[in-house]
Amino acid sequence: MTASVARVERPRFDHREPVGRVLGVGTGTPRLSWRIETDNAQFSQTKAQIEVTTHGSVATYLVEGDQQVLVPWPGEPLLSRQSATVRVRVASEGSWSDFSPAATVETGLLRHSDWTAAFVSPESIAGLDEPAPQVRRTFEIPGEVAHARLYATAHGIFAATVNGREVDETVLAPGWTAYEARLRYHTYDVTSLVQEGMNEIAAVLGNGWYRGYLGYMGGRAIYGDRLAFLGQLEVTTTDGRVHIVNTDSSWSARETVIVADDLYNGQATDLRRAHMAMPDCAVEVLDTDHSVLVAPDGPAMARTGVRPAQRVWTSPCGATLVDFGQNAVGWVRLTARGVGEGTEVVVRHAEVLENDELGTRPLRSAAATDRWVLDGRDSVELEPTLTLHGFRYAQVDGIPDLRAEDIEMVVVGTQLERTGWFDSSHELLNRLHENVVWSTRSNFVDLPTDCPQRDERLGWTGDIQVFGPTAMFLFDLSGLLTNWLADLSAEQLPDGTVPHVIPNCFLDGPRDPDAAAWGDAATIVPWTVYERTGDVALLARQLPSMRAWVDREAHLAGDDLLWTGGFQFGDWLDPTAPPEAPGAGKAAAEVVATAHFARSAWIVSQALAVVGDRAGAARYGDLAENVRRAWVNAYVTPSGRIVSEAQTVYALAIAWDLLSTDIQRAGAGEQLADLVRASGFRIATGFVGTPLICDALTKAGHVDLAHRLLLQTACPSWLYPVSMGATTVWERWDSMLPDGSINPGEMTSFNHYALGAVADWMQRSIAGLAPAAPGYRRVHIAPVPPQALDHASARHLSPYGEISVAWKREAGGITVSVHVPPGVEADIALPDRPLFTVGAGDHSWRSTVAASAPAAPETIRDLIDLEPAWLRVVAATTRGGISPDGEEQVLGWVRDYLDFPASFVMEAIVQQLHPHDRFGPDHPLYREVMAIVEGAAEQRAA
Ligand code: RAM
Repeated sequence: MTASVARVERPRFDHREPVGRVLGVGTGTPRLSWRIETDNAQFSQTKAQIEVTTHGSVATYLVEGDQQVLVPWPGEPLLSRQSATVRVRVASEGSWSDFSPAATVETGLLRHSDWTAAFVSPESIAGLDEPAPQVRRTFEIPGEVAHARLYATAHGIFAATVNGREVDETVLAPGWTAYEARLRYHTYDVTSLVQEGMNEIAAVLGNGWYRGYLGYMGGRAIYGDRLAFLGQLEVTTTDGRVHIVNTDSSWSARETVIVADDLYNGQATDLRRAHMAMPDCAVEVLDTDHSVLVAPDGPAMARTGVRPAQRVWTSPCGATLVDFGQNAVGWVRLTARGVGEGTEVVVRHAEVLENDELGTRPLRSAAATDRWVLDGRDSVELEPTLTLHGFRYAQVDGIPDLRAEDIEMVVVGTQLERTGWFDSSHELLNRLHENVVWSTRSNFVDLPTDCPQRDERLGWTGDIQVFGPTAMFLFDLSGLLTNWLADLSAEQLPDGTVPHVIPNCFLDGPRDPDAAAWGDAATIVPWTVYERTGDVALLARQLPSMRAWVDREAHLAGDDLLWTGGFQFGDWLDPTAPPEAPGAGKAAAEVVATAHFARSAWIVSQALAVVGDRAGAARYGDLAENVRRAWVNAYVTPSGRIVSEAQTVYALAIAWDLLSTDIQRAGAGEQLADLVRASGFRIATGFVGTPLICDALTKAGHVDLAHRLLLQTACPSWLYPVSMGATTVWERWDSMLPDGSINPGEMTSFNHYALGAVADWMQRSIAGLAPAAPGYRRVHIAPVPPQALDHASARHLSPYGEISVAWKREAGGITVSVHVPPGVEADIALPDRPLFTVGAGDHSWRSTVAASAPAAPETIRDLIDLEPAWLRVVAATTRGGISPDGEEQVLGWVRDYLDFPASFVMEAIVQQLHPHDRFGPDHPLYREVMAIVEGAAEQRAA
């Protein structure tokens, strides 16, 4: 092999952004990862050389073996403020690649004693409900600037400038964490902004999460009622001297043009104030604890895109409305032309229209309104930065004849690297997937949230618990979730209880009751991150929290190991639960709760094994097995029927391997299939069952039924919202009712990722790209083509590089093409050959298995499974006037006749009608249906 055959990408540091230069990491020993690209299928890394340059001195380190992800820092630990430039080259069998491009890492302030600045807070201004303040000072630098860094954070949110220029593109810094335990600071390179001579540094402070409204209980100023800024500017001049400008009593404060700001309610700005002399006031130096300051684990928030207005029109009530064509998160930027001084421009936001006007009721108390009083300039650009809205539509008052080119949506969120894609021949499915992507973008706004628009936007544990695998396929969330899990550990109660939302903004309220599926985020989320990234250290860090949660579950369950009674969210938003009681689903709460206990105990035992604690692994393994048995004994019959007969309890049992015998497994699989048939292939699961139902059906040998469930468009289903024009995933299966009106329930978000968790199965099963070892070190490629699709594909940018699978139907078979990067092994499962394994490279196979011939329909169940024939039966009865509501109605009628002969189907259907003997064997409809049934049998025989 020649050196140029393999190309090594520039290394990455822990889970920070892949930009080649990472500032302000919180460790002196960042782990390194690199991807390798090669055309040489034989290539496999046998060793690597890491070159580290610090202060002009170069050291190289040899790493033996094939490790290329999260490789321990090879050199001396870096000190605070120290930077290192790293390159990597790799060898396969002794011949070396070229070095990768270099990447630079720089530490932040690693010791609390590195902080010499203090928080400063405006003294006589900036009270609650008062204008946003700016804190500032001028300073002199006596020499040419060689290097300058600003370390900064705030109580509230801040936007810092040096000499009037923004320190970088970050918005809403420092984001939201469990502030009482962890407050992130940012590190900015301001070398090009600081100059020799006089300078000014300033920061505008907004209420943000710290002091704004937070949560649906009307809470406000939850973390404190004073805004404050902490800034430590360190300027090195070319003569080697370091000049430090700290926030201290020499700073001053003044009001700004922003007269009100709130994440939920919006921002109000009076541009006339820019022309008024704002008096300076003193700042007070706060006595705060610097030990809560931490460096970020992942990327910050920024403007991540712009969407032009698609349509501007006048509503029936005369309002100017704008459609941006996509539900998303951010704010509106618009240019106001020729608007007179003192005129107020008001921008309201909403996700949907109702009765052709802005549909704001789902926002509940969030006003989501930005206001501007103009100063009479001919043309002025308006863009708020201290608020955030979830919206697709805006109403703009105060600008006559608003032009579409003068207004756009600025999309805001965490700067996540996209890592996953899915495509297929099915347009609605593609749009569903796209909606999942948008709900992911919209709800990873620094932390995983439930929704981005109403007076909520909280880190609901249950939501990320179910959505984690999907999200981690689509975007690199490892840094964001590393941060969020640290908050979870910090706010978990000493007895193991996990608050329902992290960060917990209900700190002053009564403690949250323990809730299964939500509290289990403590175990399931770190396990998911580990599975998708291979980060053992993160698992080790979370293990105390994971164990504490399982110990808590054990305590709640008591001696019989069954977690019964008390509060539960249950299978939240099961479509049959009444709109006002979303927890009242069909699945029995204790069956769901104890299943989660078993699952979490199992995960903890696995995690302990990963970190090498064999005794602990055995102990939790025994616990998991005992809980599982207790669950089976209490809730499962020997034949596999499960208490409460809800699809969700079967999905849990099958997907999590909770059953004891083959008879139970087979019985549960058949029963789940019958429940799915009986529900008319409409969705019948909530937050808990929805992510598992298709996996469970697949595992039980009923993948065709999973496909019918997925491709259903009637309400409730995954594709129903798509057919209603949705551009994001909805909170409720019917957030918008079929007549276009908004669901009357209290919680009706149009941008909630939880129910989009099916995308993970689409990626793993329909496209066939599934992780089989942590970090995608090994993948399982097993596409299962649905009848209705001609092709499908998925790509994932794994820690090792891009993995892709694409299949398409071609005369008489299916062609599967796969790309595997170096470092990854792929097990390939094709229908016409035994499982085999391939390594790096591009591979393609033709599988000539003809579509399996459907069996002759002996029973009504068989007939239902023969989808084309069955749909003809339904169409005939609908045409015949007896089943106006279509398939769901007919399946509801025949649900108790599944084992009856297929030829009995007409009798089964008309049993429901009065008088039913009208439809005897001489009736044309009877004869038509019989012909279809017989035709299906003959087709099979032919
Ligand atoms: C709602 C949230 C969230 C869910 C909780 C139980 O308020 O939006 O999605 O996890 O309820």
